[in-house]
Amino acid sequence: MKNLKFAVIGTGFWANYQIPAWFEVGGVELLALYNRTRSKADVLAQQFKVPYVYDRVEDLLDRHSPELDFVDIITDVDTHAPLTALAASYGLDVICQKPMSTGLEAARNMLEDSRRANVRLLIHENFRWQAPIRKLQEIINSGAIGKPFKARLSFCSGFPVFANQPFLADLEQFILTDIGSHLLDVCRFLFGEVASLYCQTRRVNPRIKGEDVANVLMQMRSGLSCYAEMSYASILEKEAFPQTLAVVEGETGSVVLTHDFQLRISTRQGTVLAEGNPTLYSWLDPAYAVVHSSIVDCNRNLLAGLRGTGRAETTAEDNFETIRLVYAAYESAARNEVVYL
Ligand code: 89V
Repeated sequence: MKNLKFAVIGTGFWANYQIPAWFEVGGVELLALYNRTRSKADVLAQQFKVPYVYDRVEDLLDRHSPELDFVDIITDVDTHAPLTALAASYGLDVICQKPMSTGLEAARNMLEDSRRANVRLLIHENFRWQAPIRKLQEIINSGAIGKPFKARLSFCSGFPVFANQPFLADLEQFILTDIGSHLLDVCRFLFGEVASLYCQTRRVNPRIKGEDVANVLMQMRSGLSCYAEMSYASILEKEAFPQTLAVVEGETGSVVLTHDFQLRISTRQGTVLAEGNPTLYSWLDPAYAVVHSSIVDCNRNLLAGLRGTGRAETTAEDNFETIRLVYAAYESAARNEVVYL
């Protein structure tokens, strides 16, 4: 099968992991990089032997779009919609980082732009691809705990995330867009669609613009009650960053995803243990291991979708449902009311 040629749009923090993750998957050729500060792209071009570098995305697309199969957009969220529209206007398939966009309207426009241009738009949403989350799903689906009726997913941390991703401190809407888009997607992945939700938010850190705590209680269409809690203001005995912890209770038992990817499955017969360890690639940052490792599995799935050899899970249509939850949560918090989806 021939390699698919692609360009990376944006060479900030995440490109350092997204690019080696592509090479881990294989079957792709990275032809060009764009970054508004060219020197940053030059560094990565040297490191990964990428032949072309641009600081105007139009120049990259004018020159290379005929030979490209897709672009991978890894820029700040406010540029996702315009860059997607631009790449789509050149007839290119697009992979775009989560969160899809700032606001529901922009996400809808992205969907429409890609449909109109007849290109595929896939969202790089990787939390559902984490090894411990896949293991959790496997245990639930095996029937080991019976029919689930209640779940709690937590991403609560005091990690200084703003050091590597400074623009996060300037977002008016922070934790629900940055972490909620991941966590609510995992809830959908594990338990299906949401019927209604209620959310409370607050900001604890005075040096950032947006909320850094959000608690979302969802009634899933299946009837399951699902609580997703997220915080970047949590000073806990054991720092879990960037792990998602979970408790799922079923009619015949429970499963707990605890620190360091350990799972504990309890029934009336007792407790058995399982593991969901991520693959530790040489290029990943150990502080982000479980997230960086999941990029490989996410990319592999998206590439299968682009090639038509498999079903991409996080298409724009699918991810739009997650984004709807994010903005329903803001609406609920603003009105202090339950929102029905
Ligand atoms: O994936 C993300 O959105 C990052 C995290 C630090 C959680 O990996 O913000």
